[in-house]
This record gives sequence, C-alpha cells and structure tokens, in this order.
Amino acid sequence: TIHPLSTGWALWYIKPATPGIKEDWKELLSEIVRFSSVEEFWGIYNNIPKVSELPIKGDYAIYRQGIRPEWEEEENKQGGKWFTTFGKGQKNSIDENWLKVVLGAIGEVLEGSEAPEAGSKEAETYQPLVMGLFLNVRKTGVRVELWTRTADNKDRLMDIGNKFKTLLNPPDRVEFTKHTDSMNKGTSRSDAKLTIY
Ligand code: M7G
Repeated sequence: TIHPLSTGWALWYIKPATPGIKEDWKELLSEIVRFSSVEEFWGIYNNIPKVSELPIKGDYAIYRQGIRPEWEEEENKQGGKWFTTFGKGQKNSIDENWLKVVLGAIGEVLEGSEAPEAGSKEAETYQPLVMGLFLNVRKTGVRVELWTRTADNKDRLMDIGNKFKTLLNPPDRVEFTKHTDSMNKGTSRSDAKLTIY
C-alpha cells in the first residue's frame, strides 16, 4: 500500500559556489526530485548523501511542491523562519535529528492540530503555514531552518517553533526572524523576533 502525504514535496539542492566565481543564487539552486508518498520519500532518502556527507555550502531544502524555496516567492515573502545551529562539536546527532524534523514536516506534525488529514476534503483547500525546511552546511556548523508562510500569527508560530525544537532537539535555542529582514541585510543572520530557550 501507498501512504500519500497531504501535499506533494520537493527536494532541492543548493550547490557550493565555484571558488573565485561570483555565481547568482538562482544558478546554485535546483530542484532534484518530487515525492508525494511516504514510500517515495524513503526511496529518495536512502539514495542521497546524509547531512554529515554534504560539502560546506552544499545545502538541502525540502519544500512544498510547486513553491520555490526563495524569499521572493509569493508564499514566502510575508513569512519567516525558525532556525538553530548545531556547532562543529555537535555534529554527530545531526543526521538523525534532521531526519526526525523532515518526517515531522512531511507528516504534518509541525503544522500542528490544524492540519487536515491527508486525502480529506479539507486538505484540498487548507493553507499550511509550514512551507519547508532548509539545511545549511557551514564551516562553523550546520543550521536548520523551518520556513513559514506568515511572520504574524504568534500563537501558531510558537506552536510550530516548539514542535520544531522538540523534534530537532538542538543544542541551543531556536529563533524566529522575518524574511524581509534577511533580504534587507543580505544575510540570513538577523535579529531574532521570537526565541525559544
Ligand atoms: P544563506 O545561505 O541563507 O546564509 O544566504 P549564510 O549567510 O549562512 O550563507 C547566503 C546568501 O545566499 C544570501 O546572502 C543571498 O545572496 C543568497 N540567498 C539565500 N536565500 C535563502 C536566498 C533567497 O531566498 N533569495 C535570493 N535571491 N537569494 C538568497
């Protein structure tokens, strides 16, 4: 039997820029494969590099199908992200914890009790807040991000942030920032708007 997910998802890869060449973000980002069932997910997961095998700046995004994992996208531009970092010395738990949070996203655990059942009538019109996940491999450690459609609904965002922290079990706090702040600063590290310790 096939276990359908409540929406389709896509795996994206951001390749490391070639040293000495200034490449555009758009040229580095590519969609690898789409999946819409639990079985398809495992088929992909078992055949791609683990987090600990990725090169520096070789990033993954797992995003709802049909939406580009970019600030500029309609579904993202009013949104923001929960994020946290696993430092260099805390990397041994990352493979397992990343898998847990990915399963939580595609299984709609992160979306919370609002999420309708897969295949139900409500699922056809429901507008999820959780858009997808990013994994950013950096020299200093690995950052995990959860992107949301809105940056305003504090109660829902706190619920999602708490679920994110529970599944990921990071060594440090999780923080929320708006994408507009990331865009303006030209970097993803901007001032936290919400924090869970
Ligand atoms: P990052 O990889 O999120 O953070 O962004 P980092 O500072 O840890 O490396 C690095 C750079 O990638 C940004 O400064 C942007 O130039 C580019 N970039 C990242 N994202 C997520 C986007 C995006 O959504 N849209 C565009 N246009 N550029 C982005």
